[in-house]
Amino acid sequence: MMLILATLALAGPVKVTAWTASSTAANTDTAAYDASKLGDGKQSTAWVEGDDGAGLGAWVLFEFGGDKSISQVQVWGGNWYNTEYWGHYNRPKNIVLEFADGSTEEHTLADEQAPQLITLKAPKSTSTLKLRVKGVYPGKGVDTAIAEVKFFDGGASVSSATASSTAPADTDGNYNASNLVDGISDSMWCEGNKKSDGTGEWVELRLAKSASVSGLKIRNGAGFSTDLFKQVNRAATARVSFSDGSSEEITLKDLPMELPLSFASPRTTSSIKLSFTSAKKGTDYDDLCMSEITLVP
Ligand SMILES: [Ca+2]
Ligand SMILES: [Ca+2]
Repeated sequence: MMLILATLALAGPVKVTAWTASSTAANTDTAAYDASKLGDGKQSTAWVEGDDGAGLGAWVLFEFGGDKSISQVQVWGGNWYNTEYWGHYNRPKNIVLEFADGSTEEHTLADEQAPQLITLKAPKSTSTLKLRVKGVYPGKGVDTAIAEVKFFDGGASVSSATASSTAPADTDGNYNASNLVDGISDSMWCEGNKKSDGTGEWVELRLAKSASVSGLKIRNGAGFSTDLFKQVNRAATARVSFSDGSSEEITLKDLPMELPLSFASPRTTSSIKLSFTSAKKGTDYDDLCMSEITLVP
């Protein structure tokens, strides 16, 4: 019975309970680089190894607090604080994933500032995973950095996010719709229609397979910072449409935190589209932004 329920559930990330690194770069006045930065939900913070060389052989051990089924690993390679930092630090190229039973898989990452999803050869039940850096893309410094690592089980999940328009990338990063579903609080989608405050723009999430969704958790605006929150436009109201053609209206509180929203009744759907019907004006930018949308099973 439990197995059947598990396959119907939406894949939440598999929770990491502890992070240990083979070495860590010394703190600066403004930043720390310890291994817990790999799981703080922020792309702007990173683990940086502290070896004398380029970081070859450096590793991080992730603990899951018991056996968990892992089917995918997502890696944010490099230091994502900004594009200059990303170029400065080494990025992991070849990585070895070692499981609690001692078995290993080797994978090659691309040299790009984008989350990279690794699908394991087969789902693996394991209580720990050690990620070892075997090869790097050299930066201008000598230390290797990784901004975030997430783990997923094999359940249904969001397979793509698209939007009616997207603001152009800048030195802080990109504003792609995929930032809505990356599990990262300090990455966001912003619309790019200069003639609109965001009203009439939309985002659509497609699920890997049809699943029951009872509501959403939304980080509106630049929802990761009370300072930045009011600088951009926020969604005030939206129409949520489902794959069967039905829809309902939602009202979003103007707050920089995760907002729980329940549908009138649970929906079995393969897509969720938010069409924005009104917006709150930002103080600095006339672009509607949203940081994260999480589906509630
Ligand atoms: Ca981080
Ligand atoms: Ca995000």
